[in-house]
Amino acid sequence: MVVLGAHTARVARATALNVTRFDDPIPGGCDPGDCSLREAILAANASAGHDTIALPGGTYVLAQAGSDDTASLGDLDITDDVTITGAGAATTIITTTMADRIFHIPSTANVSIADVTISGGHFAVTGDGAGLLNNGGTLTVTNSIFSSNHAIGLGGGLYNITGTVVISSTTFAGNTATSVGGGLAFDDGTLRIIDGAFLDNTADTSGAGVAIRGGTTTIDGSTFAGGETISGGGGGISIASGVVTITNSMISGNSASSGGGISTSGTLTIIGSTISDNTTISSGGGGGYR
Ligand SMILES: [Ca+2]
Ligand SMILES: [Ca+2]
Repeated sequence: MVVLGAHTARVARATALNVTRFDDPIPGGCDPGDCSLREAILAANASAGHDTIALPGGTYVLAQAGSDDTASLGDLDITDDVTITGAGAATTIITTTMADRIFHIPSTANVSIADVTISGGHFAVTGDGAGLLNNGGTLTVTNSIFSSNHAIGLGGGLYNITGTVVISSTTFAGNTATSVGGGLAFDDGTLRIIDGAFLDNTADTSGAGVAIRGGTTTIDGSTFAGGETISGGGGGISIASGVVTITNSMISGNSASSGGGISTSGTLTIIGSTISDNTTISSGGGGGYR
């Protein structure tokens, strides 16, 4: 006779959650063969430890209107460590029919998002971070796109209040903010942008591509083009405060009221980069910065 399992240990392991539907019904469990993106997020939040969520190619449309920070209604609140991976930004698209943002990290979770497009987040009244709002998390975004997200406030694509944000091989295109940071607004913490592209974003005030208001930022191998502010500085990048280092990047073809390419009152170091063909409406230098 063979006795099995006498010393079987309980091992905590990541749950692999597979999303299988593109719509957003009233959430139940993330069941095999019947799991929405919202149900997967709820399951990952509820299960202790890091989990993974796989999104096949397709367009995921959020529709459960309401407001909470538990992901049952409205934006997708991520409250525990998770990795969300699509099939590629060209085919895995996350959008919404609601007047709300797409993702919200209201905690210190460690979140990785890869190979998706986050598009169409918008608000009916004041709201920041239409694509994604991070408040304390450690966020890594890789091989993804933020497009056509519209904040009535700060950070059309992404707004970081505090936390660590790493943007890698990711494009921000056609996002808008009525305040600062059409593509991305960053207040405090650590920001790294590697091989990023900020294209045709708009801010009513400053920082059409990226608006930096504190913390430590490094930008490498990135492109800022076609950004446009209405009344403020920095068609490419605005730096109100903080320490910023830009290397091997191109800031070209942006326009602003002042500082067509870059507007700074922070601490800025630029190495091996091209700043060209930027225009200004009132003052501060089209090509350069002030
Ligand atoms: Ca979890
Ligand atoms: Ca929320």
